[in-house]
Amino acid sequence: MNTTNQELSAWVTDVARLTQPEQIVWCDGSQAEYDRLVAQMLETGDLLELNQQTHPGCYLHRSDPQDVARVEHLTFICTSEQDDAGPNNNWMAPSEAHSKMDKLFDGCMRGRTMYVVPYCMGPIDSPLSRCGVEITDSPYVVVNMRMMTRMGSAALQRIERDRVFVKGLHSTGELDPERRFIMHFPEELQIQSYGSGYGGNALLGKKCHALRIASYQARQEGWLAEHMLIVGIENPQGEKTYIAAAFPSACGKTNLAMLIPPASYPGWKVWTVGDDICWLHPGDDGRLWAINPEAGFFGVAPGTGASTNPNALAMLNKDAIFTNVAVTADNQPWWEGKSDERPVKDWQGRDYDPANGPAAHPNSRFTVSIKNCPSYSPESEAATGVPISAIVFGGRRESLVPLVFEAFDWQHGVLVGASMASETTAAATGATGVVRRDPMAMKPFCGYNFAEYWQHWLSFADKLDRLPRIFHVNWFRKDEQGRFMWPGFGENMRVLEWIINRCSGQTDASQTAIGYVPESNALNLSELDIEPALLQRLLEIDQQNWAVELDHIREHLERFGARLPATLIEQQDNIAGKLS
Ligand code: GTP
Ligand code: SPV
Ligand code: MN
Repeated sequence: MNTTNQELSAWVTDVARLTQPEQIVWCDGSQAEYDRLVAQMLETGDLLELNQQTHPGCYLHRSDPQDVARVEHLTFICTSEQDDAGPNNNWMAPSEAHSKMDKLFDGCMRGRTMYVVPYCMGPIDSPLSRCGVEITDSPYVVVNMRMMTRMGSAALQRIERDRVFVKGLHSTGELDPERRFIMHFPEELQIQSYGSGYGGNALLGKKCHALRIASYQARQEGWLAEHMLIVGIENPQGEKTYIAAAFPSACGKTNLAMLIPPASYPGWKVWTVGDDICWLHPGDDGRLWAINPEAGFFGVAPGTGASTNPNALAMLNKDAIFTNVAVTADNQPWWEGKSDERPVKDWQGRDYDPANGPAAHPNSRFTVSIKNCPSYSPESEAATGVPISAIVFGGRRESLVPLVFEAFDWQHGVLVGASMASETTAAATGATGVVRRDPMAMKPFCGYNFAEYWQHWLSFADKLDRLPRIFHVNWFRKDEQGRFMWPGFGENMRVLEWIINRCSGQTDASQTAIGYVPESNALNLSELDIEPALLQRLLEIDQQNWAVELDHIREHLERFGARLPATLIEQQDNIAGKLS
């Protein structure tokens, strides 16, 4: 066996006995191994070469058309007690889930290679990082894991030292949606995923480990595992303020994480620490410190263009893997919003015909190392993480929710997070554009009962001396014609500046029933073409419709029953009282 860790070697032996692979490969994470896997996948057609003149080291993967997004209805939290998973999760008894999965995995790797992939979530030497091992029969998963995590020998050494790791077993199986399950056993630190090769279903370090399992561990250990970007904003004086922001899937985290300030912000710079997941720990100094457990991006392709996200476009010219995008006549990757060019092949490899829908799948993605990003922050490697001054919640709401508001205090901020709602997107299967509650952008990712999760969030008021301020933003308001009212993207800098100024006490705000909003002249709008009346609409609080929203929030909270923290009901009562 290739490890001195008994538990790991015994588990690999057990899995091999069950799945019957033709051979077992222990992954070391080296460039040579990566190159070998890429060559092999080019041979099998799992990867297609893109234009190597314009995009050296870039490849295209076309997934099964039935396997293009996370599957929330097939994702389960398997705790001994159903109430521990909570109304926010699908639950299955661990014994039932294990026997179901054992049947699916039985002999499933016959004739295939089983890869053993040790990985570390977070900087390899940080005490805040955690390790796992994914066993998979998908070479596509291996090459993605190499970009998304610190994968290979160094992670294995850490596992042998720490002797703790999360066990993730994955097989693409037959890719039959009827035989697909993503199971989590938080009490056993185990994940089992069968029947999908896609993103969050298959790259087990990401949502399965770094959010669902980690959130469960974080509650026991006094920290937080969150679906948040981490960004450093440097002002012309060279001072950096770090912000963590939770928006649901496909609601703007990657874009905000690598924003380029508009021309009217000379001397300002935005540094990218992370774009999707954030682990938050109380520091010795009484502040909240954040690490990005990931090492790469698995980002949404559509909408990524020269005017919206030039940093992302720049990092996608080399060493990137594209999944389910279209291609142009000269074999460059293409998606809606990238350029005015017309693609020749759609995401399924068919001749492009607009009658078949978008050329790139709406949830098509790129995988690339964070170090490729022009705004990459070297602080991403800091063992201590970065200190967080503000936490920002946000969602896609075409009406009601203002551009920005600030919570009155931490307890109110927890209510703001707990009552978040957003229109569903193509990141998960099912209908899109339907408003649903997505507390802290964690609805699909919290490994335990939300009622206890909110109580855990509230407990940070006692754990920290310097609590981050909490804000809520909405870039997605629409007018009567269905057009976005706020320009978004780089212009979101104007809202970030207001947030930073609130943190340093440099700007006043108007108090409304739902929180503080910017005074009419407090947002820097220089060189921005926006009507004052439009801005006023973006910032106004519609008392009557907010009263209805607060009723819905009450119903949402009450679904969590006896375990719901009383503080949240008090907070809701307080706001509802101001609106009536
Ligand atoms: P996940 O990777 O699924 O967690 O998504 P994400 O939260 O990182 O979202 P991302 O930044 O990839 O953005 C998703 C989509 O929203 C893309 O099509 C973007 O172009 C679009 N988008 C991002 N920011 C803005 C914005 O400020 N305004 C508008 N109108 N669209 C935006
Ligand atoms: C998300 O859906 O929030 C993602 C993509 O970041 S996935 O890795 O598929 O979860
Ligand atoms: Mn995400």
